Amino acid sequence: DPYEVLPEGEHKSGEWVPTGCAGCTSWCSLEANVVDGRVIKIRGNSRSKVNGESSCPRSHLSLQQVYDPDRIKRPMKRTNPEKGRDVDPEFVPISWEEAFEEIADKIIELRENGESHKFVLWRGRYTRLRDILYGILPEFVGSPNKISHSSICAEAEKFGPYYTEGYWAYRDYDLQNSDYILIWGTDPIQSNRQVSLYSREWGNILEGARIATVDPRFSRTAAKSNEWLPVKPGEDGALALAMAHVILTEGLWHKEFVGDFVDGENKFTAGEEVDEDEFEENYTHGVVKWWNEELKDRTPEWAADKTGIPAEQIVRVAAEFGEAAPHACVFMGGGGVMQTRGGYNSMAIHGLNGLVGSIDNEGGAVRGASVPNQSFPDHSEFLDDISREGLDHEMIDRRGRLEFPAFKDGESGGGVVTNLSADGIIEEDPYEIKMGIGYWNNFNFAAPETERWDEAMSKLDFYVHLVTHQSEMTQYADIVIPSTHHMFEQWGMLYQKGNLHTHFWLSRPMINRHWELIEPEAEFSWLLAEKLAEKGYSNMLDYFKTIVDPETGEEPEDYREFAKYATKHYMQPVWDPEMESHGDQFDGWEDFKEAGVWNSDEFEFQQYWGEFTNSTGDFEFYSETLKEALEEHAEKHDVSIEEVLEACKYEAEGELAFLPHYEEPYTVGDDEEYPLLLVDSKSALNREGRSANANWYYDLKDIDPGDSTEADVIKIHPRDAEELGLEDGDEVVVSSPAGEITCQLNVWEAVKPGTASKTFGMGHWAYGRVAAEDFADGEPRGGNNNEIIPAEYERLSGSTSFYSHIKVNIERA
Ligand code: MGD
Ligand code: MGD
Ligand code: MO
Repeated sequence: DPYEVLPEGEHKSGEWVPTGCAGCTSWCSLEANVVDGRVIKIRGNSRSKVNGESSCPRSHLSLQQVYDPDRIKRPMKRTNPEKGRDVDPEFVPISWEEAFEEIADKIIELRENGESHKFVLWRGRYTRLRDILYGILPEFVGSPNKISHSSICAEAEKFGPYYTEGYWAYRDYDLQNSDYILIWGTDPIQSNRQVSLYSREWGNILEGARIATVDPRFSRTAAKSNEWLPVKPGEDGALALAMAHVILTEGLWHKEFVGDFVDGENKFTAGEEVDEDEFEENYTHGVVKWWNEELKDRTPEWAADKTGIPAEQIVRVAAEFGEAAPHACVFMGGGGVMQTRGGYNSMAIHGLNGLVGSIDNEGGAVRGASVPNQSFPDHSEFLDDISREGLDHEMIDRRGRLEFPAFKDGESGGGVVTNLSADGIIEEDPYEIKMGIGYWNNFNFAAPETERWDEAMSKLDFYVHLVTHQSEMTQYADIVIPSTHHMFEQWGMLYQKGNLHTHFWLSRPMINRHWELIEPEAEFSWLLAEKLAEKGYSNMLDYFKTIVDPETGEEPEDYREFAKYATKHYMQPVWDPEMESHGDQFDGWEDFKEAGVWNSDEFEFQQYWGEFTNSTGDFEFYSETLKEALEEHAEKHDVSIEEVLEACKYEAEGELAFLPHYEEPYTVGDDEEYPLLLVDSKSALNREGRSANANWYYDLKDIDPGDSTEADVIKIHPRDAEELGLEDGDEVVVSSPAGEITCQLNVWEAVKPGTASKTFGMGHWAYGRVAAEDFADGEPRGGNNNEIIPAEYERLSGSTSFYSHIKVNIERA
């Protein structure tokens, strides 16, 4: 069988083989125990300086994923031309030859008709081989439409750090050296990044620091904190601004970082303006403007009213946080910022790190070391005229339009608006899409207001899905490509920061491919390139041949060699002793393969003070960088900045547009009809959406505080249950203006009154016999939160809103 890939080298029985996990964005370096060609156990790779010997509970679910009898086992083709949620696709097995014939023919047809831009590539999770399938392949097709999942993930969380310090990426947090930690809208011992590390270290961290958690939900982390601040959903801005107010009025800002009054006397008094000339800033920009325009009136009493958190608690937490400066750290996740008006919350929350001087500092919020990767050779000279013309079109997610600035890296349209690509297809605006390839994703389940995806995918003429399981999005496919599991069956690599190091791991084929599988990023791309060459269009194959084995200079001869050479090429600076790598050194490829992970040197503190990568080089409380982006975008659309903000559903006017400021939370639906606010969170056992068909996921579901095994649960406070006439254990219908779902009600004291708390993860109507109640009939097991979350956006970053806007009603079923 030409598609079988045997293990690289001999694995003795019981050998631990290094790999890495993309089950969430922690990206841990792991080891798998392989016996007779089968993987039987997972553990942390102790060579990693990030997660080390620790691995989270979810890593073990990968065993149930890889040996799931419901995996897609061979290429398949749809025989039912009708598409829809209740329509059986009537998939039949086909040969690889037929699969690639169909895909290549479709691409050639688009190109010959001058419609190559009517192609879209969607990616979900990935390895760094993504640069081939996602980064390069669409350009050879001749389409600008490379749509990532980033904005249904975490973009708003990067917005605040970018528009204050010029950094658009995840941060690392030096919690081990922190004296006071604010956990904000995240749950690091169960989700976010470095779950394995923090699960191991939390006890030690709690011994060295006080921890306060800001979350409307009593999360696992809240339960292991000194204080819980159950903020009203969407009022995060009010809370952060009031804390900033306290830090300034109490004189607790970090003088070395922020500077001080010229005469040394604190003039920040509630309600009173300060003369800018009286304050001299060091490494920051605009602290007095922030005070005068916004903070002076943001008293704890004002915020108590908005947030539902007592003024005394706000003062106490803010003061203790400030007293710990600069070893005080805000750990910011998506909860307080992936909201329709969350962009400025992101600046305000991250701004607290600025006030206490913990940016880029010991015990604070730092960037982490870079990674010595080597990008693939330039492909632009291999692109023909059809490609170049195709690339010239607007993208289907409408990024950069007036109402979707998606200001990644300061650029109008620099980011992605993932969820809007469904509307792009439905409305044929900017144009019709005729062909799509998606991999490692499931937007019909993972993106809010799922019905739009059902409509869009029904309309899409030709769809190819490269996945392990027959998920909701696969049900709309014309060709299904069975994918390898990233941890055990293919080459791949990812890097992530944590514990003041960045690690970079390698995964490899270590077990037999039991079925006819191929790896989606490199192997699929090569096989498609070969087929296109056979049909007379050889540019992509010609280019791929330039990615040679860095050790021997040999060209790849087949898809397997290509995947391996691409991996070696990308990681060459890590393993090649001749190249500089600011971290672990190896003697060559074989030596590195043994270890399976490279570690950077420890991050150096204060390296960006005075050299932040933004317009002024200082930490901008008053964001000149955002001002420039907004000005450019306004000019492009010939409107004022106020009009831009209004189109983005913000209310700010004047200078507030450039400062972290308060915005009234935006909600959808009528208060009377929908009396509760939904608080969505990730289940502890979610491997993003990919553990859905694992039995252990359901058997252990009560690992989520307040949930029950086997059931999909929504939780409300006893007071609300009484008011709504509901009882613990009731089967209920949860409705919102976007739709309705059915699940089980648990009545639980640890829910903020006025809210309903439900984990994301259950409610599959496809994916396999365990995930769905009845896969054949398309009957869901529980209810998918995204069916009741209205599609709304934090438009300045392009993010989808998952928090604060979702009003619901609950009735007995
Ligand atoms: P969530 O876990 O969704 O995202 O990691 P996080 O950014 O930490 O956390 C959102 C938190 O915000 C929840 O605790 C929720 O209760 C809270 N919240 C909801 N509404 C509000 C609000 O109005 N204000 C505040 N302050 N909080 C609110 C994301 C990261 O997690 C990502 S992007 C991925 S892809 C990974 N996925 C993943 C997973 O699927 N499962 C698990 N267990 N861990 C994961 N880690 C990664
Ligand atoms: P998943 O749903 O995890 O990813 O959403 P998506 O990017 O859509 O992708 C599942 C698909 O991956 C399935 O089709 C499965 O067959 C395939 N798959 C599984 N393992 C592999 C593999 O090893 N290789 C390949 N090729 N395919 C594989 C994720 C997105 O969801 C993210 S990142 C976040 S942070 C959001 N979280 C979230 C939330 O917290 N709440 C709500 N309500 N919605 C959310 N949606 C978002
Ligand atoms: Mo994510």
